[in-house]
Amino acid sequence: MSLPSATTGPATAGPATAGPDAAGHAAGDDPAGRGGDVHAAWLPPEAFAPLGSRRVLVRGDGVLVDTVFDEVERACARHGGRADRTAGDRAVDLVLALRDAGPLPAAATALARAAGADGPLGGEGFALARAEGVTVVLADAPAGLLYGLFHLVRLGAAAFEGDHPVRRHAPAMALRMLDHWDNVDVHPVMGQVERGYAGGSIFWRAGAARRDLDRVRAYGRLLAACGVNAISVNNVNVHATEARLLTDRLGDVAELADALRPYGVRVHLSVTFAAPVVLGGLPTADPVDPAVRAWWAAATRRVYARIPDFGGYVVKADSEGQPGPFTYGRDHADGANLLAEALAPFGGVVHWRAFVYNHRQDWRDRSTDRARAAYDHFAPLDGRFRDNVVVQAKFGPIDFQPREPVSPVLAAMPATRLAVEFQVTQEYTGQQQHVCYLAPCWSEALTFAPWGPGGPTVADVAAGSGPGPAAGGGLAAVANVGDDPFWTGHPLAQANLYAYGRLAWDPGLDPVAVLDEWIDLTFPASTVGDPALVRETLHAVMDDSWRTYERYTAPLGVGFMVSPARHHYGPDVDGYEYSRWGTYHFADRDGVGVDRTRATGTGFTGQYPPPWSQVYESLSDCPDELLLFFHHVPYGHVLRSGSTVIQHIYDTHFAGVQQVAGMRQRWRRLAGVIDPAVHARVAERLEEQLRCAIEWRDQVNTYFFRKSGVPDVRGRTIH
Ligand code: GCW
Repeated sequence: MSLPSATTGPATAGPATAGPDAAGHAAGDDPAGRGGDVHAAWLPPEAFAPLGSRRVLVRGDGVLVDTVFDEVERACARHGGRADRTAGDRAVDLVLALRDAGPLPAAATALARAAGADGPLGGEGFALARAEGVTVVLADAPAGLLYGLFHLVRLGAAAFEGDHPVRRHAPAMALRMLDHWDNVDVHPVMGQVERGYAGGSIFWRAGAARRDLDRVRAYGRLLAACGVNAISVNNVNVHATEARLLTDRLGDVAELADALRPYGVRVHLSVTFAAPVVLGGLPTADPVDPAVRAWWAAATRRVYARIPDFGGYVVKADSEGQPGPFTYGRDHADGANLLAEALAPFGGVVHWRAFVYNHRQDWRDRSTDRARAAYDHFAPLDGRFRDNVVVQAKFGPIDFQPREPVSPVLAAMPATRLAVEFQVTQEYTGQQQHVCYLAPCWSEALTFAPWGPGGPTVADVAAGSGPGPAAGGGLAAVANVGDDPFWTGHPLAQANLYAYGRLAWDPGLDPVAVLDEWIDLTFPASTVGDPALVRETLHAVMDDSWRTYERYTAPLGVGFMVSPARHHYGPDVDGYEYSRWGTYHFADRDGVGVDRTRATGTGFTGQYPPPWSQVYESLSDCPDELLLFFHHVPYGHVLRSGSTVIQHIYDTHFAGVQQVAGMRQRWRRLAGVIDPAVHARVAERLEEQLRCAIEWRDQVNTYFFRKSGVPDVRGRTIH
C-alpha cells in the first residue's frame, strides 16, 4: 500500500490547532479517504499470515466470538487456511474456544482441562497452550477470546512452533480507557480536536457525526488488538453542541457504541456538570437538589435504554472554566456522587478528573502552587466517593509535562478508586511533529513506588492492588488519532497508542519489548526490504526519543517553557511565566527553579509519603532530572552528575540537537526499504523536528546565558 506523504499542516509553522483548515478539516476535505487508503497500523494483513495458514476451529457464541471468527475467516481466506465453527473429525492446528462451548477435538481436550485447572480465567482473560501440534486458546468470556486472538497475532509463527506450557493471561487493569478531546463543532480556538495533531476527528465533523463507521470499526479493531476497552467520544471541555450528546444527540453516540461493541470497546461520554440547567431548563445544578438528582437519574436511564452497555460519564468540573459543584458551595465528592448515583443501577462509572487548580494566578504570589492543587482539593475527600466513582488524576502534579514527579494524589487516597491519566496526544511532547516514544515515561510513572522502593507501585494503585481497600480505576489517556491516513499524523506516533494499551494491560512490560512487538506487527518481515535494518533503525530512532526530547526542551523538570502563541508548540521560555496559568521556573540572574520545599518553599514536598517527602526536600538527594521542579538553585549548583546546572542546560541542549540530527541521518537509510509513504512522512517530520530542536536549543541556551552571564565551558556559540 502506498499513502500520500503530504503533511496535514505546514511543516514548519508547527501544528496550528485553530481553524477549520488545521485541526478541524472543512467539510469536503477528507484526507483519510476510505478503506484501503487508511494505514493498517499494527494490523496489516501480513501480520495474520501464521494464523491464517492454519486449520482453525472457533467455538462459542456471542458478538465477540463472531468477531473472532470473522477475523480468522478473513485471515484464512487470504493465507490459505481453513476456519470452522463446528467441531468435526477434521484435524485442527488451532482451537479458540469458550470453556462452556461444548466438546472440543480430542487433541485439545486435555490442554483445555489443564488450562482451566487453576480456576476462572476472568471476564477478559484467556489461557494459551500448545502440545502435539495443536495450539489452544481458552476463555471464560468472549472478550477473553478476542484478546487471545490478538495475542496469537502478536506471537506470529511462534504460536505454532514447539510446545507451550499453559500460560494464563489477564489484564492488570479492568478499565483501559482513551479519552478523545474531539469536538462536535469546530471550536474557534481549539479546532475540531482539542490538542489534536492528526487531522480532524474520526467521529465528528463541522457540527455533525461523520458517520464513517468503517473507520470507527477499524479503530475499534486496533484498540482491541492492543487491549483498550473503553473510550470517551467527546472533549472534557463540553461546549453547547457537545452537551447535547447526552440528550437529543444521543443517537450519534449509540451509533459509535454499535460500531465499537464487536471489539469489546465500551463508549463513555463527557458531560457538563451544568447539564440540568443548560439541557434540562432547571434553575440549578446543585448536587443535593432533589430535582437535579431526578434529572440526572432520568437522563441516565434514557442513555441506558439506548446503549445498554454504556460505560459512564467523564467530568471535568471546576477546572479551567468548566462548571462544577463549587458554584453551589458543594465539593467534588458531592458532585461526583450525584452522577455516580444516577449511573449505579446500570453498572456505569463516573470518571471525575482531579485536574483542578487556580488558573487565575498572580506570579507575584509565591504561595500559590499549581502542583499542590489536586492533592489539596481531593486528598481530604478520600473515603467520601461512591464505589462507582473513579477519580482520574494526571500522572504528574502539573500537566503532562515531559518530566514531572508522580502526582502525590496517587498515594493519598487509599479509600478511593484512582485512575492514572496519561497524554498519548503529544501536546507537550512535540505534537506529533517530533518522534517521542512515550512508553518509557509511562513505564517510569507506573513502576514508581510512592511508599518507597519495593513497596506498592502506581500501577498497583490503578489496578486496585495498592495498600488501600479501594478497587482500581485503571488507566485513562488522551487519544492521539484523527482522520489522518496514518491515524496519528506522525506514523511513529502509532507506537504510543499501541504501547499505551499494552501497558494498561500489563504495566510491567518493558517499553523496548513493546516497541519490538509494534515493529513486528507494523513492519512484518515479509513487507520490508531488510527487516534487521528496519528494527535496528526504529530502535535507534525511538527507544530514547523521550529523553532526547527532554534534553532539547525544558531542563531538569522545570516544564512549561512552551509557546502560548503557537498552541504549546516550540519554545518560549517566559511564555507562561507571568501569565495567570501559573509560574514555572522563577529564573533570575542568580538562579532558577521552583522552591517547593517545606523548609522555605510552597511545602509541596510534604504531600508525599516518606521516603519521597525527604528525598525531594533534600537538595542533595533530589534526583537531578527533577531538581528544578523542587528547588530554586544558583546556576553554579553542582548536580549529582557533577555538572553545574548552567552547564547541564548548555550540554543537554547541544546534545539533544545532535541526537535529532543522528535520528534524521539514520532514517535516510530506510529509503527504499519500507513503504515509501511512511518513509516520506517520517522524513518530513524529522526535518521539522531538527529545525524545532535547534530553535529550542538556541532560545533556551541564549536565555540562560543572558540571565546568568555564565559562559559555556566548551566555548560553543550561544547568542
Ligand atoms: O493540558 C491542558 C490542555 C487543555 C486541556 C486540559 C485538560 C481539555 O492544554 O487543552 O483541556 O489540559 O486536561 O483538561
